[in-house]
Order: sequence, then structure tokens, then C-alpha cells
Amino acid sequence: MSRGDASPLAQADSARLRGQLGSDVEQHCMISTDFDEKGYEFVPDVFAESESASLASELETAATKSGGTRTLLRERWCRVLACTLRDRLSLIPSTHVAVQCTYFEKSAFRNWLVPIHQDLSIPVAERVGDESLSGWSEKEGAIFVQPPVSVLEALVAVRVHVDACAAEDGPIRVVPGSHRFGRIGAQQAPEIRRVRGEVVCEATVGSVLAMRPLLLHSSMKTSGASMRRVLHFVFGPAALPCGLEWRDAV
Ligand SMILES: O=C(O)CCC(=O)C(=O)O
Repeated sequence: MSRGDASPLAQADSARLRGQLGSDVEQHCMISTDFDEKGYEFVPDVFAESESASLASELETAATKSGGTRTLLRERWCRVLACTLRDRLSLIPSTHVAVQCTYFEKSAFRNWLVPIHQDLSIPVAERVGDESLSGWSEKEGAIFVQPPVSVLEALVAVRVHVDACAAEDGPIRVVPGSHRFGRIGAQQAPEIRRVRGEVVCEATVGSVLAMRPLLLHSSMKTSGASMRRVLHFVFGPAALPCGLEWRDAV
């Protein structure tokens, strides 16, 4: 679905990306309506093979050059990609801005697991005094805070799969519908998973997993052969409450 109301930057950048990467990328993805109910949606073939190959080569240099995994939105190619995602995925509100992109690479050489959790922190420009804010922290030179739940509920995370991710490659596992419980305590999370079950999100090259950051999720170590490269974007409303401002907004 093409968007007439995307920002001029988004339109210009998407056009540039299409120009760079060929005409086979004109497809626009229709998103089913149960995203809000389940809290996640798998969208195949968002990127053509040639585009995924271009992304892989950007990552070879950019991931090292940026010196960190959370700073990619400061790279031009990554901002272009964020605009392209907003253009192609109708579940990202057209007025939302990209606020973060984290690079995850999981392989036999860089192996890790993540216990069940929700993503509760957002990157902001500076600290402000407001008692509805908590959990201030700093990572890779950026300030993070836990905003009110209403902010977290509005966010859309988009995981771009640069490689295929099979069950043995340490895919993310999500607990359907768990984003509807607001903030979940560490003790409640395993119980909610036991009751609701979990879905293993295998993925193909060029596919996208969209999810609400409040969705309970986890992942195991890999025992497979994939590099399992994922670009994890977060999109949010342009304006924040409590005097907060985004660190980056694309
Ligand atoms: O990519 C993964 O395996 C886990 C990522 C994750 O837990 C997160 O983004 O919060």
C-alpha cells in the first residue's frame, strides 16, 4: 500500500533506495488486522534478495564503524531503510518516526540468549524531572528511560531479517497477546507464558517481524549455521509527553 502522506524525506529516500536497488522492490505489503490482538505480525518478502544483499554489505562496514549496536540510526543508509519500512508497512503509522535501530548478530562465534522480558526503555535526548518516568540509564552514550505505559503501547518494533532464521538459529519467541497486560513483573512473566504459550518466530531472508515492544519475548542461543543478522527498528509517535524528546527521530 503506497502512502500519499509520507514525509517528503521518506518519499525522497524511498525513491532513492528504489533507484539504487532496482525496480523489483515496488511491492508494498498489506498487513493483516490482528497485529493489535496478537502483538506481532510476520511479513514475508518485504525486501528483495538484491536488497538484502545490499544490507548485508552495509552491515559489514557500518556495524564495526559505528562502534556499537544501538547507534545505526545515525548512519545514512539506516535512515533511508527506516523511511522505506514506513513506506512499505502499513502497520507503521505514517506519522510515526524511527527512534532506534539495534543490530543483532547471533552465530556460533557471537552466541547469546535473552530471558523472557518486555522492552520498556526508550532513547531520549536528555534527562527530565517527572515522577512518571523511571529506570534512567545510559548505554553507548545514549540516555534511556522507562516512559509511561501509554507511550510503550504506541510503539511498533520492526525486525528486518538479513539472514534466514530457522528454529535452531536462536529465533525470537513471543507470547501472543501479552502486550495487552501493560508492564509485567519478572515473576508473572513465566506464568503468563505458561498459560498463553509461545510462538517461535522463524524467518526468511528479507522478511520482517513487526511486534509491540510490550510483547513478552525471549530467545535461545543458536546451534545452527546462520549469522542471524537482524536490524531491530523502533518507531514511535513524533511527540513525547513529560517534556521528553527523542534522541533521534527519522
Ligand atoms: O534478537 C534476539 O534474539 C533478542 C532481541 C531482544 O530480546 C530484544 O530486542 O529485546
